[in-house]
Amino acid sequence: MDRKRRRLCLLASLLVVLLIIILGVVLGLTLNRDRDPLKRTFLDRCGKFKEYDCQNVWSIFEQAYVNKDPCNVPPEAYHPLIAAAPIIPACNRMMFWSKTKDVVHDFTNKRDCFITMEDTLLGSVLDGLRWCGEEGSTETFTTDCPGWSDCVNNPVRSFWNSVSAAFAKAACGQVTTMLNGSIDTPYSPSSVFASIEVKNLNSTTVQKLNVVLVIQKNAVTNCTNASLENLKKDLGEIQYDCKEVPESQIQECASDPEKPCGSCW
Ligand code: N1C
Repeated sequence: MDRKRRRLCLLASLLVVLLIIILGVVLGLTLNRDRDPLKRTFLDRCGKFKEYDCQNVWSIFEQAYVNKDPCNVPPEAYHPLIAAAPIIPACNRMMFWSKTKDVVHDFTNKRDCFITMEDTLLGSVLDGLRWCGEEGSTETFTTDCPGWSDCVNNPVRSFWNSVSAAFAKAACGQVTTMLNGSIDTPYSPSSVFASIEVKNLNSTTVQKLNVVLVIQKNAVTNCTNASLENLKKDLGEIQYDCKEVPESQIQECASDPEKPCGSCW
């Protein structure tokens, strides 16, 4: 009788241990699944770039902002990342933009005419994402991070400033930019394009900047816009050209693979 009870007791404790293990595994899996959504997206998108060790690129990226005050991450923090995944120049094919993201990417996704920042490894893995760290923590956060203008040296703003400067420095030959003809100031001094990219174009390698001013039905401006005069000045030795191009013409060219890139506008 006593032995039977002991055996039952043993069985019961075994069952309890088993239950605890199962519960632990299930809980661990569910809690872990979305612990690091940024890392998952980063590695997922990075997979397309076969020549890189994505885990290594991720760990170099993390070091720029993890365990740091999210208002104290300067653009230089991303220099090791840019060194690990450098921007390869594509002369005459580099495309910049400001306030025209959708038109530009609709075009570049359909036609192999231009390379934007988002076609490079660094531009593509972090496009549209938010991230930050916290002093005293090894975690990456994707919510409650400082916004673009909350503080200047925030991880996202510093990232785009840093990689956009590298993208512009790599430019050569004729470069193109799509600007928005439906706003009063298509060349805005506070934009990344004006404040970082134009300043980093090298006049010994870049010969000319071609502005494509995207015109919609509600266009408010044209190539005589005052802000474009500032752009011309900021270019110094680099030549300048501006064309007003209807958005519909860009879309038609995007959908017509027969049309040579050079005759889209
Ligand atoms: O401030 P912007 O435009 O002038 O920046 C665009 C300019 C492009 O030429 C790109 O090469 O700077 C580069 N760039 C990006 O590639 C990029 N991808 C996503 C700058 N910013 C980028 N983002 C996000 O868009 C970023 O978070 C920032 O807030 C916006 C800037 O867009 P904008 O004002 O239209």
